[in-house]
Amino acid sequence: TNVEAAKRAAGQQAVADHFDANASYVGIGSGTTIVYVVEAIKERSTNPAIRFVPTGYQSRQVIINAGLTPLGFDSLPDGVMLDVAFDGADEVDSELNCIKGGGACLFQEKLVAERAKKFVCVADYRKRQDRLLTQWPTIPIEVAPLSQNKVAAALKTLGSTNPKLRTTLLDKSGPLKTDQDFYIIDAAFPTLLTRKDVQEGRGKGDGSDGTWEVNNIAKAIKSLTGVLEVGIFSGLNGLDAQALREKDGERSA
Ligand code: DER
Repeated sequence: TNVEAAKRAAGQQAVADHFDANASYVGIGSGTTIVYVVEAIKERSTNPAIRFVPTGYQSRQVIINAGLTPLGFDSLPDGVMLDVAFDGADEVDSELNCIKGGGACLFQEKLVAERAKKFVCVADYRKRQDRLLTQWPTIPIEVAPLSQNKVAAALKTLGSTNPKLRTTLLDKSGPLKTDQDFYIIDAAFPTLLTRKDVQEGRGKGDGSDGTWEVNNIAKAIKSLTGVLEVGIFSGLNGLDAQALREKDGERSA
């Protein structure tokens, strides 16, 4: 399908543009697109000295299945930055802000993304929207168990129409657990404004008029008691979406 072809093309492009075979530490994200990134890295016959830092159980499996050497985030030497971190996204807006967490790995994904000199978002054309919450309807939020009701109530006061506990896809009922054994709440909000939108007066973006700007809503949610992490990635060092592929394979800006 052209979606898989677009994912593969994005993976190849991201590695061609941003993978340096002399790197020491490379972050590997979660999801299905990242598999094409690892495939492209493998094609470059990597030197065995490179350590690949996973963002969770699935990411670690992808690294191991490719015959590459994983290194747990916690084992990174103090003060050392990853040379580059590759990861997917559920949606990317015109200012390269991302919604992440569709795969419930957002906590470790953000740890790794913020520890990299450069974060490369690898996403096919479906993910590219003018604003966040256009195509992807909710903000994934990782919360401590037993605090989910308080967080859900607080999200409603922030204007979320329908904060919902993500349940496991398996037949066993009950909430999905993350690699940290936490829960995920998916909170629907109206489309998020970019900084430019606020500058151009499309809304205050601070919740007071019902509109939220990306960074403001991320901060507001992150400050709620019981919230471990929020699936909004913005202002990352060197976020580069060159790997975003438009439908016909053209590169976006
Ligand atoms: O959960 C995440 O943030 C992942 O990066 C994920 O959303 C991307 O998944 P995909 O590459 O399978 O679309």
